[in-house]
Amino acid sequence: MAAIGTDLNRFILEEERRYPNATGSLSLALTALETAAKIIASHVRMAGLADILGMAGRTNIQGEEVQKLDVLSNEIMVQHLSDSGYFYALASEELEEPVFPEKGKDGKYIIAFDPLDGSSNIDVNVNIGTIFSIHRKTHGGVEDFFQQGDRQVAAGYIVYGSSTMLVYSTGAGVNGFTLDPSVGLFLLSHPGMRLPERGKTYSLNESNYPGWEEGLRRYVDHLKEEGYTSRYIGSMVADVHRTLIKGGIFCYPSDHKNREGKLRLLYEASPMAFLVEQAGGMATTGKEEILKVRPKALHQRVPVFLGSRREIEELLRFL
Ligand code: P6P
Repeated sequence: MAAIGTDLNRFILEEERRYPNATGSLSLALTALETAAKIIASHVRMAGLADILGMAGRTNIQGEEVQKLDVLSNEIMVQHLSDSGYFYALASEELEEPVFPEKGKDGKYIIAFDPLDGSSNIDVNVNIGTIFSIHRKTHGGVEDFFQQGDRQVAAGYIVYGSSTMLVYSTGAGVNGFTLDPSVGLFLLSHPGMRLPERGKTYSLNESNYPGWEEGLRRYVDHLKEEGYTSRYIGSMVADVHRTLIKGGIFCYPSDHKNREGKLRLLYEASPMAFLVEQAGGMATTGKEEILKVRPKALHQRVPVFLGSRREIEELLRFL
C-alpha cells in the first residue's frame, strides 16, 4: 500500500503499473479531473469572499457577470475534461444532453458528473462536492451512459469542506487524498478506506417520515430504540463521506412527493454505490442493488440506501 503523503499523480501512475495492458489513458483522464477539482476548490474557497466583495450574482471589477458557482463548476469540468481528449462524451447534472467533445472523438471513456452537488449549501458554508462516474465508451452515442453501475471503470467525489478531499476507486479499493493548498497537491491521507461493519448513525431527512413506506418508518423507529444518533447535513457528498468513514446508513428514500426518490442514478447514486461497495459496504434502491440498475435516462432518479453491511441487511428485513 502507498505511503501516507504520496501525491495523487504518483499514486495514479503506480496504480497503472499494476495493469500491464494499461495504455495510460485512464491515468491521464484522472489527472484532468484532478486539475478541474483544484480550480473548483479555489472558487469554492472564494465564494463567501465574492459575496462580501459584492461580486456574486453581479458584475466583477472587469465588468464580467459573476456566475453561480454550480454553473461555473460545470464549465470548468466541461472545459478541462473536453480539452484532455480522453473523454468521448460528458454528461452533467447541469446539462440536459451529453457533450461530445471534438478532441475526445477517439476517447476510450465517458464520464457523468454532478459538478457541484449541494450547491444550495454554499451560502451557509456547508460542505459541498463534485461527484463523478467513468465508464468505457462502447458503441458511441448517449446509449453508452446506460451501462449498469457495476461496469464503472472509476468513480469518486471531491468534498469541499474544512479541507478539500478527493476520494476515488478504480475497482481496487478506495483511497482518499487531501489537498495541501501550500503546494497545490492532493496527498494520500486515507489509504484503503473501509466502512466499519456497523455504525452508530443514521442519515436521512426525517421531515419526509409521513411519506415513507411503512417498513422504512418501522426501521428508523427501531434504530432510535437501538440508540442510533441522527446525522444529516443535506449535502450528499458530506453525508456519504461521513458514512464511508464512520459507518452507519445514508438514505434518500422515495416518498409520496418523490416517487423515485430525489438523487440521480448516473452521477450520484451509482458512483457512491461503487465506492461504498469497494469499501466493504452495501448500496440498494430497497428493491435491487444500485450497481445492478440498468439506466434508461440520463437524469433518472432512484431511491438510495447505502452504508455498513449490518445496517443495510437489517433495513432489507424491514422493507
Ligand atoms: P433534502 C442537495 O440539494 C441534494 O441534491 C443532495 O446533495 C442531498 O443529499 C439532498 O439533495 C438533500 O435533499 O430534500 O433533504 O434537502
